[in-house]
Amino acid sequence: MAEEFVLLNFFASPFGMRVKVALAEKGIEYEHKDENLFDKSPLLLLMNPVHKKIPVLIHNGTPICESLIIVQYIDEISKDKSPLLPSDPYQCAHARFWGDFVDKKIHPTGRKMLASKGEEQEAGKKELFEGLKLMEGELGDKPYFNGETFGFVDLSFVPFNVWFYTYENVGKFSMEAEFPKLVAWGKRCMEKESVSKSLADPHKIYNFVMERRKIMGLE
Ligand code: GS8
Repeated sequence: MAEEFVLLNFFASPFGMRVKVALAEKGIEYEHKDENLFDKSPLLLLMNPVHKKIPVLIHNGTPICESLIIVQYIDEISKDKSPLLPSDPYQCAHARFWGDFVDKKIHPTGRKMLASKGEEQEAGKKELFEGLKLMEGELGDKPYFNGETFGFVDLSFVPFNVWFYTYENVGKFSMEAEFPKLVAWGKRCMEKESVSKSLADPHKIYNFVMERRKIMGLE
């Protein structure tokens, strides 16, 4: 039987972009289905009844949920091509730690800053800066978080590279001035076709966020 992969996704989702990059790294063909998160499809509700969130990867009819778990699954089923997680157990745990850090300290703080104004927005910005400083420290002077090659932490974090434009415009700061190493790393990652073809247009993300901010009465 031919392998069949379907991705339930939403264009601006950093979580969905992770899965797209992983599938591109492995050269896996798939069908992409865009979800309306304000009117979820019966398929999404059937495939992710617990969280009811995208991304969901459906492999031969079986769903896999949660982006970092999906990426690990993709790496497991296609071990030989472009390995994403290190085979050494400690290195593997270390990479998973930083992938988890992105979910705990970058996404929620960025979201807090984008979905508020005034004092709450300032608090979100401060927390986001703390998270980004720690990411920059972890990157250090390496070309990639993984070292010389693109790996799991790079993949987990790289979708935020196309959110940085929105972060800096809404939060009124310059990524280049505050986090030059992350900006250089983002440019390096974008030179990879698997990344550039999988990530959303930063301006479209910005327009989407500004629409949401208007609806929420923040603009
Ligand atoms: C997060 C997925 C998520 O938040 C993962 O896959 O890593 N931990 C999960 N998905 C959002 C869209 S991106 O902001 C989602 O599906 N939201 C719909 C909802 O909350 O109803």
